[in-house]
Amino acid sequence: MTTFTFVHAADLHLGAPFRGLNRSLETLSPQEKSVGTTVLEATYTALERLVSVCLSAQADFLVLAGDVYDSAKGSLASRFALNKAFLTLKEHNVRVFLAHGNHDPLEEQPFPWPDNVTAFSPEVAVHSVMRGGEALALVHGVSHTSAAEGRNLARQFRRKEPSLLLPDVFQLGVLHCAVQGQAGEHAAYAPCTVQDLQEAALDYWALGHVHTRWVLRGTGTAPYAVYPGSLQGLHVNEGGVHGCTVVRVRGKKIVSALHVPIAPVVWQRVCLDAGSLQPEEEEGVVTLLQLEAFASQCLAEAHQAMQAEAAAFVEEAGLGVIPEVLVARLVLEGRTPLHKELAQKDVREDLQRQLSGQLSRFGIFVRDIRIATQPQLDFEALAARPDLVGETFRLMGEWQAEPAQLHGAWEQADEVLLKKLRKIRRYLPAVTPEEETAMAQEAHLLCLDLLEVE
Ligand SMILES: [Mn+2]
Repeated sequence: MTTFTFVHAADLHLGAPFRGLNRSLETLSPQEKSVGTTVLEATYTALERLVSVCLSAQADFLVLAGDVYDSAKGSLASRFALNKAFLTLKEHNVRVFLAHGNHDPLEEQPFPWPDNVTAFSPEVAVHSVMRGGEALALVHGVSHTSAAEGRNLARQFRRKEPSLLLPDVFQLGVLHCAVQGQAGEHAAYAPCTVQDLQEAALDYWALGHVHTRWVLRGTGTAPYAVYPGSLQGLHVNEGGVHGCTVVRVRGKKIVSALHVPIAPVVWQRVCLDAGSLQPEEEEGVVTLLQLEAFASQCLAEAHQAMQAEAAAFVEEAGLGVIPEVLVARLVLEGRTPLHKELAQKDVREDLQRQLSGQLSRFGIFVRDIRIATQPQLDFEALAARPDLVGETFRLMGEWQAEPAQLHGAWEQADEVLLKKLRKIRRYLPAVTPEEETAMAQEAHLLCLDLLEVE
C-alpha cells in the first residue's frame, strides 16, 4: 500500500513582536545579547527549521493553516523569508498548500508564490497530490478573504465521492478557524463546531488559529483534527515546546501524527515558593540573596526540564530541534518576610536584571517577576488587637466564614462606584465570587501595609 508523509504547521506569525519583551537589544549586556538575538529572530529560525523538517521527513507536501504573517501584507523581510523557504521546498519537489487566516487575509496578498505553492481561494477548492501518476491525497482548503471572516467555512467542506478517474484516497482539509468552545481567548473568526468538522467526513483536518497544540480524537486512536499551535510561542501565555505536526499515512489510514519541536524559544511561568526559605544561621533572617540563589536554581531546573520534554518529542518523532532559550516569568509565592521588599518595583527590577545577567549564558532570560507573596505575620495575635489592625482581621474572618456578607459589602461598595462612575461602570465585566474573595484579601494586605504592620 502507498505510504506518504505531510507536514502540518500553522500560525507562523513571521516577524511578530514579542509582547512584553520591550527592552531593546541595546540595553542588554553582551552576554544577554545572544539570548536577545535568538528571541528576536525566533519566528524566522522556526521557518528555516520547518523547511529542514520537511526535507528530513521526506514529506510529499506541507500544509500551512493560516497566519503566516503577523501583519496583513507581511513585512518585506517576512515575505522574502517565506519566498525563500518555498523555493527550497520546490527544489526538493515538496508542494505547499496555504490557507490564509485572519492575520494574512487573501485581499492583502499582492504577489504570486513559486509554482509549487497553492494558495487557497475564498471558496473551497480541492487539489490532488500525485506521485508517479498515482493520486496520494486530495487537499481541500479555503482562505479568509478579510481580517474578520464571519462565514462558517467548515460547513463548505465535503468529502469527494470516488469516481472512475479518481479512486477513494486520503482526504484532508486545510482551514484557519475557531472551533466553538475550544478557541479560548482566540477571536471567533470562521466559527464552526466539532460536528461541522465531523460531518465533512474527511480523514484529517489541518487547522490553524488556536496557538496551543490541541488534538481532536474520535473513537479511534488517530486524530481527525489537529491544531499544531503557533510554530513559535509568541508570549508568556503560549508556553510549552512549540512546533509542527508530521503525519504519516498508509493508504487512507493515519499511521502517526506526531508533534515535532521547532521553536527556538520556549515561554514559561516558573513559580517559586519564597515561603520555603529558612533564615540563615549567621544572619538569622531570610535575605534577598538567598531568594536570588533559590530562583536561579529553579530557573536552571525549569530550563533542563523543558529541554528534556523537547528531547522526548524529538526521540519519538526522530525529527525536530531542542529549543535553546527559556524566557521565564518568575512568580514568587508563599508567606515570606521579604514580601514588603519584593512589593517595591525597583527591588523586583534589580532582581530580574541580576538573574538574567547571571543565567543568560545558560539560555535563560527572565522576562519579568510577578509577586504573589504574602507577609509573614502572627495572624492570631494581630486579630486579637483592639485597634484598627485587629478590626480588619475580624472583618476578614467574618467574610471568610460567611461569603454572603462579603457579597453584601461588595454591593455596597459597588453602589458608591456606580454613583460616581456611572458611565464607566457599565463597561466593566461582572465580578465573580472568587474575584470578590481575591480582591478582599488583596485589600486586606494593603490595609496592613498602610497601617505599617511589621
Ligand atoms: Mn494566529
